[in-house]
Amino acid sequence: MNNIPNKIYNDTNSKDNDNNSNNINHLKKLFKEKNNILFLCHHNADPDAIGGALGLKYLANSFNKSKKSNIIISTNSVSKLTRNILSELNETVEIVNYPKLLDVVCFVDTSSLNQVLIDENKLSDKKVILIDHHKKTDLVDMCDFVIVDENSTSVCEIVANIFKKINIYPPKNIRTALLCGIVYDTKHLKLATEGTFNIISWLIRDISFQKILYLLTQESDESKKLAHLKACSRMELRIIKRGNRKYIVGLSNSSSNEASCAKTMVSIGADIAFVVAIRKKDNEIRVSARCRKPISKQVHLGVLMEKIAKKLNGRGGGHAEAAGLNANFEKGAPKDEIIKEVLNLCANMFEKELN
Ligand SMILES: [Mn+2]
Repeated sequence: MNNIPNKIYNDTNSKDNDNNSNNINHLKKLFKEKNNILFLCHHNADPDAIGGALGLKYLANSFNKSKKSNIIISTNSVSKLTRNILSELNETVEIVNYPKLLDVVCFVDTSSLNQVLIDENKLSDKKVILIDHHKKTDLVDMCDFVIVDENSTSVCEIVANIFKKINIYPPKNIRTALLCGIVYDTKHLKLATEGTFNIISWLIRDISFQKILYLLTQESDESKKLAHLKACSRMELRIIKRGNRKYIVGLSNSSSNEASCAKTMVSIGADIAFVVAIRKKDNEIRVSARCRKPISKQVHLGVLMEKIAKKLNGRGGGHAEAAGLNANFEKGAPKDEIIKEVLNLCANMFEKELN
């Protein structure tokens, strides 16, 4: 392409910010000159990826006055939450595997190629751009230029700052999309920085923050809610005392959603929760364990579940605060007794690990 240097981003040691602000000009130029632009989001695209892409698409359309332009947002799949936001904003995106690659391919919120399903070989003759806030990977080397700010809490924050920098005030639905992405990626502002609040105050004119929070709330489905309630209603509590400390262990079973049942039990007060699910059809015993953070510093749940699994001739492991195991369920075995035994084993092994 005529005025855009081929490799703008090649000095990884230079200041990202200088590069980024330079590259905003390149982006503007590219949007003016190219008619066929594809914004590509990672699979199961979240509100940040889609919000960022919607912002960028609006920007591209406002620079590109050609009647023949083809500017598309594409992803392999979108999350349930994203689907709600899209329908609320009356926006659609292309959901497809191996999308047709256009002259410009702009990755959004996507740090590496394993997060997309595309024909990599066909990238070589395209202008490839990356706009992201994750840690840089090899994908950067395939790009003509990138706008990456690893310190930004979201891609939407980066995109909103691009709007601000080039002095375009986006319409309400685009600002809503950007706010959804920012609030989503900051975990409802828990991770927000001073810069985040500044850009929010710029974006939020005439928009209700409650509306944004509402758009990011997902009613969990009926079967999940029932599973939680049943698991809690049949929960057995064990109190383990160690010196002047006590540990509340919640034990229960569920036929499904055992992981989120365990999570729920911890959220309402258990220090640690074990939920067994027996899947007769698969001849399988599953156990999910969750605990509060301070407990995980004493007992790593991944390690604990691995040990318990060995006693059941199964496999287990996971993170410090969230782990699970699978073991074989013998056909015809008494289900209720097995559940009791497994939960006993979990509680006893946890107690032992505390010693
Ligand atoms: Mn993101």
